[in-house]
Amino acid sequence: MAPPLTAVPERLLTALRQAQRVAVLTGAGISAESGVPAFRDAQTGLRSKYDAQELATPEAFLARPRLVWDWYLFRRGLVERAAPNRGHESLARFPEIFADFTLITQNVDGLHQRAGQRDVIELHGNIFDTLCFDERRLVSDVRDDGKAPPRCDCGSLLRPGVVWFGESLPGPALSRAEAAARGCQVFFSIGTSSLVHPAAGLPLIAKRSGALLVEINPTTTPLTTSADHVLSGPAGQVLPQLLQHLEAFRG
Ligand code: BV8
Repeated sequence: MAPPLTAVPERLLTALRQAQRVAVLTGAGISAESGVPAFRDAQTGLRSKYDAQELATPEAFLARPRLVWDWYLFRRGLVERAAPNRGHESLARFPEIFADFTLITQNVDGLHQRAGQRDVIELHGNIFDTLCFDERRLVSDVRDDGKAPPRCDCGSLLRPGVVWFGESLPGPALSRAEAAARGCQVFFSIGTSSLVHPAAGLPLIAKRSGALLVEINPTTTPLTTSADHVLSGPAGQVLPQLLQHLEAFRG
């Protein structure tokens, strides 16, 4: 029995009927229903000792390279065993509905791409990418000799291709995301605690630029009071229902 349709305010549906330019920012919450623990819960087994925010830094990696490398191997395994959920799949249909659609994610799990979303802006990189720590270039042929972490041919340590705290986001990705926030008519913030910057600033850039701001999250966040509409609930339920509304009036 499908849950009742999420009540979507008529004012929001009217705006979506007329919108051409729509942007979405997702966070760890959209992968929760795929069984991928949110960032802060991802250090299962390490939870008692370390805080994710402390591990996800270059300093932590240089101090404890094996610990941090193994943590990312552990998380890669979690994601490999996960599948995109109906929230990811619904968003992958949005480009068919809106002429100019932009998907921006803070997530590093690649689940949007596995759900068929094209042109995903990954603000924080991708957990399956591996970089040379010193050269910062992508390394594809990783020879893991069991001594974690493996080394680059140049002798430097290899690291996961994600953006750590204290590191700048990829310039092109951030510029494209900021341009989409400035130019859109409706901006969705989905499954994010709105705590990590500069990603957390994007919804406010959109609002200041005149966009309608919609938050989808089962709990409140620092963004909630700024949102024009809040659809309280899990993305895996709310998004398929929103899509149903959108497809109904788009015929
Ligand atoms: C930088 C990759 C320049 C690694 C990550 C301005 C103000 C304050 C601080 C700063 C600022 N500017 C910069 C900072 C410092 C810092 C920062 O933001 N600190 C905060 C925490 C205080 N930012 C940085 O360092 C950034 N770099 O700005 O460079 C610079 C350089 C030097 C000094 C200063 C500035 C880099 C940030 C990127 C860090 N890397 N990830 C990895 O994954 O291992 S961030 C990491 O945490 C995740 O990628 C994710 O983005 C973030 C967690 O956030 P969420 O995605 O929101 O997930 P969370 O678990 O928090 O929340 C889940 C939400 O989902 C909840 O709200 C929950 O209710 C909801 N939910 C649950 N279930 C569902 C659901 N929603 C829908 N459906 C469901 N079913």
